[in-house]
Amino acid sequence: MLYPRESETREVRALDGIWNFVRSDEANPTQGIRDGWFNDDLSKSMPTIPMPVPASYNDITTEQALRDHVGTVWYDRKFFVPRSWGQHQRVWLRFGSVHYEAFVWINGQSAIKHEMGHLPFETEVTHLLKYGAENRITVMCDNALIQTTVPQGKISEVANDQGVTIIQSYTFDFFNYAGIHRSVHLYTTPKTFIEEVEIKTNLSEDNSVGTVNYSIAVNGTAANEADNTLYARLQLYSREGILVANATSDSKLLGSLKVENVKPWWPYLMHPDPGYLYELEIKLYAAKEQLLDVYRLSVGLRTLSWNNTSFLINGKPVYFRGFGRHEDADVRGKGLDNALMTRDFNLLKWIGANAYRTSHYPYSEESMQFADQHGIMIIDECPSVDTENFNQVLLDKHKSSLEQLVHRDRNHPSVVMWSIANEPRTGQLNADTYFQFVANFTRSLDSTRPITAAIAVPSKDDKAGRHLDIISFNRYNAWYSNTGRLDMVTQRVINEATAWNYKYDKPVIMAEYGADTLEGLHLQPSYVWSEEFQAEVFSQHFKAFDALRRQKWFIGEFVWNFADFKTAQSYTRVGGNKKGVFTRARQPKAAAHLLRQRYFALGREMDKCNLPSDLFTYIADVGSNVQHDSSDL
Ligand code: GCB
Repeated sequence: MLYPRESETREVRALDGIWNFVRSDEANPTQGIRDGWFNDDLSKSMPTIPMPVPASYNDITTEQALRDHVGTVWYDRKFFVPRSWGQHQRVWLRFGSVHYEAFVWINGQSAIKHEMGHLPFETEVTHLLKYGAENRITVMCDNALIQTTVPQGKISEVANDQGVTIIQSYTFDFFNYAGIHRSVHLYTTPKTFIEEVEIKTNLSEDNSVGTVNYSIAVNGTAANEADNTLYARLQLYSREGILVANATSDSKLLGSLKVENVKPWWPYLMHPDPGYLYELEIKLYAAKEQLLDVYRLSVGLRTLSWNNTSFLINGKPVYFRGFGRHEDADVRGKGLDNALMTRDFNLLKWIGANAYRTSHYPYSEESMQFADQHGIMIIDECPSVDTENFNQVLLDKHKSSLEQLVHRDRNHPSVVMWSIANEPRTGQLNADTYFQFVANFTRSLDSTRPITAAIAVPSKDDKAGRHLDIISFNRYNAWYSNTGRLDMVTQRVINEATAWNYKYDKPVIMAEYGADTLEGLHLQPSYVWSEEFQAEVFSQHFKAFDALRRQKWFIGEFVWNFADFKTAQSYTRVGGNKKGVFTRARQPKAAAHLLRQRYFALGREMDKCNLPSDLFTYIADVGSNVQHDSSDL
C-alpha cells in the first residue's frame, strides 16, 4: 500500500482536526448500529463531545469512564469535496491507523471495515461522495481485545457496587490506547493508476554500482482492456536533484535501474553521510505517450546479509545499539504527533543510537520515513504480544498483520529485520508449528530481511527460535529477578546469551533490559527505582555486552525503554512504566548521559565516528598518567 502523495496526477487532503465523538454504553455496544447512528449527524442521535484526530481518545477528557472505556465509540465530521474531483478520476479514503477495529460510513453508506491496530487501510469512495457538496464520514471504533485478536486480551463481567461491569484485561503492560491514531486522508488518483510499487536494491561487491529493481502493479480499466500497451518510465534523482539513472519498463511493468558511483544508504554513525536517499519518479503511460499517473518515492540503496555469526549492511558487520520504544505521550496517547516524533529522532541522534525496535506494533509511516532519512535501523514488529493459546483463527490474523506490515514497509531502507512477535509463550508445545507457519509466511512475503522475535522464555524451553534467523531475548536481571542485586547481572547475561547461541547457532541480540526509575529520585548507595540504580544496572550489562561482543555472534543491545510510558493500573507501576532513559516529557534521566557515552564510544570503536564535543564534561586538569588508588584519599 503506497503512502498518499501529491503529484501532477494526484491530490491529497487530510481530514484531521476536531471531530464529533460519542462513547457508547458499555452494556449496549451495538446500539449505534441498530439505531443507525451513521444515517445522520451523530449529534442527532446522542450528545457529542469534541475529539481531536489524530489522537487516542482516552486521556482527552477528565472522565475515568472514557479513559477506561471498553467497546465501541463513534466519530463523525463533515467535509467538502471539490466539484473537480468528480470528473475523470477516482477518490480514495485512507486511515493511517485506528485501534483496534474500525467500521466506516460515508454519507450513511458502508465504506470499509478493518480489524488490526497500527496499520493503514483504504478503500475507494468515488461512488459514495457528493461532489461540490458537503459529505459526512462516520467511524465506529471498537477497542475490545479477545483471545482471537492481535494482540490478545480477555473481556469479563465482574461485580461492582452498581451490579456488574465489563473489564478488559491483557497481559502486556502498555495501556490499550484507542481511537483514530493517525491521519485520515482523502486522495485522488487517475482512473488507471500505480497501485503498488515494490523496490529491491543491490550493490556491487565494492559498493560502487547500485541496482534498483522495481515492480509496479496497476489498478484500473486501461490495464484490463489494453494490458500490453501500459508501460512506465522511471527516473532516479540524487539528493541534489541530479538525474542519475533512467529506464523504461517492459509491459509487465518490471525492470531495473543501474546507478554508477552510487551513494549507499548507511546507518547513522556508520558513515559520514548516513540515510542517503534518492528520489524515484515513476510515470505510467498508455499507448501513444499518454501520461496516466505519476508517483514519487524515496529509495535508499543498500544490501542486507546474515549468517550464523553476523548481520551485515553493505557488507559491513552491524552492531545494534538502540532501544525498545512505544508510541506514547501525555494527553495524545498513541496519536501521531509531529513535534514529538521530531524530538524523539533528535534524542536518538543525541544519544548515539543507531536502531530501535517498533515494540510492540507497527509505528507511523511518517516515523518510518524519518528513520530512512536519518539512518536509524528499524526492527519492524507486528502487533503480536504475549501470544498464547495458539489457534487457527489467531494464526490467520497474525499472518494478516504481517502481510499488511510487509506491504506497508517493504520499501523502507531503514527496515532491516521483521520481528514476528514479542514474548510469545514459546514454551507451549504447539508454539513450534505455529511459529513455523508465521516465520515461513513472512519469508514468503520478503526474503531480503532476516526474521526475529523477542523471546522471554528460558532458552531450554523455547520452541520457536529454530524458525528465526536472529535470536532476540528479553531479560530483567536485578529487576524482575534478583531485584536490587547488581552483583547478579553480568555473568547471568553472558550465560543466557551464550545458551541461546549454543542452542540455535544464530546471532543473538539482547532486545530488552532495564530498571524502573523515578525521575528525580536519588539514593546513594543505589537502590531500586533511583536514578543511580538505573545507571548501575546499565553499567553491569555493558560489562556483559563487551565480553559477549568478543564472541562475534552477539550483535546488539537494546535498552528497555526509550521513554517512560503509560500502562494499565497496577501496583508495580507508579503512574506507568518508568524504565525510560528519557522521561515521558522527553528529558534525560541520569542514565541517558551514561548510555550516550557508551553508544558513541561503540560508534567510535567500530565505525570511527566523530565524538560530540560535549560528550565528556570537563572535570579537572589531571594528566592521564596520574594514578589513583584508595590510598590517595
Ligand atoms: C517485557 C515486555 C515489555 C514490558 C517490560 C517491563 O518483557 O516485553 O513490554 O514493558 O517487560 O518493563 O515489564
